[in-house]
Amino acid sequence: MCGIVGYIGFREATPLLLEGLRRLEYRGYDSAGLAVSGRRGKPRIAKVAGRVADLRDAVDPARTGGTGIAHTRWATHGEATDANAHPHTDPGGRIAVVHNGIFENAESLRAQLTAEGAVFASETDTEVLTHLIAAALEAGASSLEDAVRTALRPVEGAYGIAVLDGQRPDELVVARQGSPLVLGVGEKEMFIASDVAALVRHTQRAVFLDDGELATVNAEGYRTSTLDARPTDKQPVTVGVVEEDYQLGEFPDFMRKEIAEQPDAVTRALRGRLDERFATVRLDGTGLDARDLRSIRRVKFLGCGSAYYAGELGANLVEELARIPADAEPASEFRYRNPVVESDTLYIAVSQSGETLDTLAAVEELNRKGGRVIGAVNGVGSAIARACGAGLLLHAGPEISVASTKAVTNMSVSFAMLALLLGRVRDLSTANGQRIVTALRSLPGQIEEILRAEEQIAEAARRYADARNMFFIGRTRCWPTAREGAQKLKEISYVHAEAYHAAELKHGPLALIDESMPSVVLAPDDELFAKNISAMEQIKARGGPIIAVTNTTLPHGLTDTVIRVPHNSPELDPILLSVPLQLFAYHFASTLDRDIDKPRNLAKSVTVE
Ligand code: HGA
Repeated sequence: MCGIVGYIGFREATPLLLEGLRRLEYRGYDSAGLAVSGRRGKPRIAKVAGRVADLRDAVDPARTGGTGIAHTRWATHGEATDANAHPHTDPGGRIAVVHNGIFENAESLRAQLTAEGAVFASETDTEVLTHLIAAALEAGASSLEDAVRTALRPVEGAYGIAVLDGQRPDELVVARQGSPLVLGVGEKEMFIASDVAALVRHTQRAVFLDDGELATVNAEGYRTSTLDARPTDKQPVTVGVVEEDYQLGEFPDFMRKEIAEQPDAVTRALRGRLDERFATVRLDGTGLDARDLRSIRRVKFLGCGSAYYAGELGANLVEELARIPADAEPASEFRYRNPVVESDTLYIAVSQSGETLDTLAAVEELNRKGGRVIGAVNGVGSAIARACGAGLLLHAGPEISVASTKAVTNMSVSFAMLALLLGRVRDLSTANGQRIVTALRSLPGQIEEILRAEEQIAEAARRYADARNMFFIGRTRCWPTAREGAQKLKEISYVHAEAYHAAELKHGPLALIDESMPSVVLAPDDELFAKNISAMEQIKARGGPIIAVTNTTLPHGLTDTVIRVPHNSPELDPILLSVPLQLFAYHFASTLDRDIDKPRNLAKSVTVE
């Protein structure tokens, strides 16, 4: 959340900053702003409540300067107004700051500064830092770096910050505590960003800052140190993603593009991992050998939002294939409830970006208590990947749409592989192992088949797009899929959608069923098929429209709409059933003319609490 961009070098900063912001806009789109080095020792600021396009219109094209910082905001403190947009400056207008995160003690710092006579121009937590930096400079700090260090000392909370001093525009200072920051190393120019998406057009060489790290950056390079001034030796790594990965190509938006990319994404997740000979998989990145795998007595998935639902699906697979007790819990709850951490439990921290603050905090809690935790992340070099030290890389490729599709699918596929691996070092038979390997191998082609039926799913979505409430019904294996289907619809269409276990309907929610309340029912051909039919009968008897998603034939006349998917295996069918739900939500939201990639009130990569 919140995108930070910075540039220092021989080129004009403004166009580079605007272009970088456009790349990061998925991280926040309440407001946008930039500061570039100007004359008379003061950075020149432009900021607006609105999108990056609005900022572009507001920026004076004659604005010149080779150093600048910029920001796209997802508000936590204060509404989305021009005044609250970043960058923020000190009262003298010398220091400009952009910030991703939350200063938790901002209120008390603000009260203290106000008592000393400070006047604030915004309601943000960020602005206190500008006052503190300016005060440190006035008190004789030897450099901007020194002043930032001093200013950060009393600050509590999470941040990625970039600071520009109008009097010293030959350098920028950045610091990280909890929110991502990466430096891009160019030839006589340096870039700063909260995500490599903003860098890859210019350089493949990146330096990922660690928590508690600060860097002074000039056109020639960078110098890193800890917040308490101990030098750190950070070398650039090669990023490995390219500009094209962030382009829409023929697609109208990123969600549609990422849905279409799933066959390739799943192929990448499976590549080199399926082991036909022993009817298992190889997951080298987990760092777990056969003995470690056998010693695991419980598996717990931790994630937020869709990553949590994918964890629920993973837990079902682990119990079913490996017969190890498994469950999933929101990372945001786990971190605060003083969890019992057992040495024979394998914890799996699930996060697309690898930067989700709550999940990262859960990992830190586990590390502190000596728990065994691996990451399941898409973001290479991300904070969770580094904090875990081992894990399952999702290989989904960059995901830009706020509503996750291909990353969630690859989470499920990765957990199926992990469950198979855990099963095969225990009692899962070779024949069953082989069956699951074959089922995994079939997934990309079967997802393609579903995508080819898009028009039929779109037509169903259009038919129900005037509904204001919907149920997503599933049970046991399909329960997480139902939750994820409801989540997708809520996120991008703003229509209320709720998941329910089929058998639970009669214990309350049936009271809500009438002709204005459609239900999407997941009814795969498994041992609960007949029970799902009964649930549909009960909905139909009360006049509720039914959209069934199934891989088999349903009784004639039972449902209003049927969406058919190929048959894979009872265990992995829920993964396939989730794909039409993505398309359903997508076309539902398109019919309502929603801003699909940038749903209101949300942003991707949730780096605040
Ligand atoms: N607290 C700051 C920055 C918010 C943020 O990082 N969101 O992801 C603000 O409200 O402006």
